Amino acid sequence: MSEYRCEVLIMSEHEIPRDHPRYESLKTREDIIKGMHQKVVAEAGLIAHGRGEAFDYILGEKSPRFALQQERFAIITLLLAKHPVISVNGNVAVLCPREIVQLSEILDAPLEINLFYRKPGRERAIEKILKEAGAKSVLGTDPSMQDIIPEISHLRRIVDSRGIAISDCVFVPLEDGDRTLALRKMGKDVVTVDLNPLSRTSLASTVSITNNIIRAVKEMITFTGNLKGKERLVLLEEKKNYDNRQLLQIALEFMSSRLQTLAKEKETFNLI
Ligand code: PTJ
Repeated sequence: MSEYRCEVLIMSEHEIPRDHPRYESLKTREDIIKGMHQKVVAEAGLIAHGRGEAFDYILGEKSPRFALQQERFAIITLLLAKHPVISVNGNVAVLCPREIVQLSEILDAPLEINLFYRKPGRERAIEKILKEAGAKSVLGTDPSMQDIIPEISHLRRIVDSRGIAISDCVFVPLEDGDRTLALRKMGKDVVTVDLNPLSRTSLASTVSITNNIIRAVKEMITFTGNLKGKERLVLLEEKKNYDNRQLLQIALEFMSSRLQTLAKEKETFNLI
């Protein structure tokens, strides 16, 4: 059997060879595909993931300094909130289930499943993943607790009366712009993770993190550990210095200058 045919056979069985130079990325992609077959991830979640991969390539698949600054301010904002809530969708549940549960615990912020593409069985499938990852309770699955955000016209308007409905700060990673804008109009702070610094979500959020959620949530856990014991006044003072627009500008400048540097370097084109 030729080497090429052998590789195609292995890949078609969804087993990524360990020594593949893009192992981590391919493995994550397979997790997302598996998640779609299990109803956890929406079909559109595959497209969203591909867009994220492209932006992460431009970042160099590492967390730049500006992203760490964004993450620090995100945690300050969540720590200062009275009722912080973490909104979970299909992609987030597959990409970082244990980490999002851990973040929820240390921030004392409940997890709420809130989906753009509502389909029978999806919420339960996501709840199962979160519970298996250690979540003791998950909001957003009990129809008797439903509340409505009137500012939103689609099904994402349905929220939990114990969670997003009464929250003053919502962490909504990989979100759509309309809901972010609606939450802001309701006077809530919105923290997001979105690899696209130009998405409507990034532009509308209080704190936008331009990073891969897989790295971002791990780093946010570390920041929570460092910041949790600090006086409220100290956090408030630090928050005053935050300028979301300025950090998004830095993110765009980073991306464009990285592309220009790569275009000039000989090594970029020396794969073979
Ligand atoms: O599970 P549901 O039904 O709630 O649907 C979830 C998706 C993601 C399909 C839905 O919210 C959606 O359509 O989102 P958008 O409008 O495609 O936006 C997703 C954003 O997340 C895009 O700007 C992507 O670049 C970004 N993104 C994708 N993967 C990652 C990411 N950002 C950070 N880390 C990633 N791994």
